[in-house]
Amino acid sequence: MQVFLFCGYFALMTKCDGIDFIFKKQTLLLLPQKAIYWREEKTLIIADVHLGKTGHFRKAGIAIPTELAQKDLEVLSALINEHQPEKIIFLGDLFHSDKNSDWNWFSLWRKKHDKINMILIKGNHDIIEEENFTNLNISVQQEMLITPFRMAHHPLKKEETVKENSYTLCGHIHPGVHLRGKGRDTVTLACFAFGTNQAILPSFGKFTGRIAMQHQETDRIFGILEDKVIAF
Ligand SMILES: [Mn+2]
Repeated sequence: MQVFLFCGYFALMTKCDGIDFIFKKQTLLLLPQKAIYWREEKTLIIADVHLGKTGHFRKAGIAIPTELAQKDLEVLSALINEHQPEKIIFLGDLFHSDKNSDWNWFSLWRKKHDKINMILIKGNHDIIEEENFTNLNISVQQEMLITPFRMAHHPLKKEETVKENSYTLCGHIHPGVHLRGKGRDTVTLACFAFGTNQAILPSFGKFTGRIAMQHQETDRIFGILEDKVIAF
């Protein structure tokens, strides 16, 4: 417990630059911590934290260090400290599976930030009983409209028409952009992918994979290279 708070204190001191992306007449600060800070709404938007995933693997006998889950919470605390959001919207897959020891860290973290309005848009991995979240004063929704954006976990399917005249912000995919250097050098960076009708956020969690996305030429792609966001 003390160790956790101590580490959190150090995390509060780190600062990272992002890119202010003016979009739909709103200012979205795209952060290298793989989050969006929507300035007008004072809202942090975060997809695919997958807390508890480490505990899930540990239960299966795979030695994943416990610090990983706490690291994600430290980064969240640092973001809160820097941007002072009134609201945090988690775009699904906040907690990876059944309750395990990581849930206790999450509960403590939530209580530390009890002034902030927190909303979970339910993802396919969020199988924990909803009342666990509501007991922590986190409301659970299927989707949410805050004009001009619609918050969702799953991306729109191609054939789906635009919903409620809004632009969707979502997760689930864990998008990456593939860079090819000379020779056989390749690297996949996590990215924000802004398409015509929707933007897909990078996965926030440190213990998550990413897949290279097929994207249209019209898409705006922002890759994340360590502490920088790069517009492509
Ligand atoms: Mn998902």
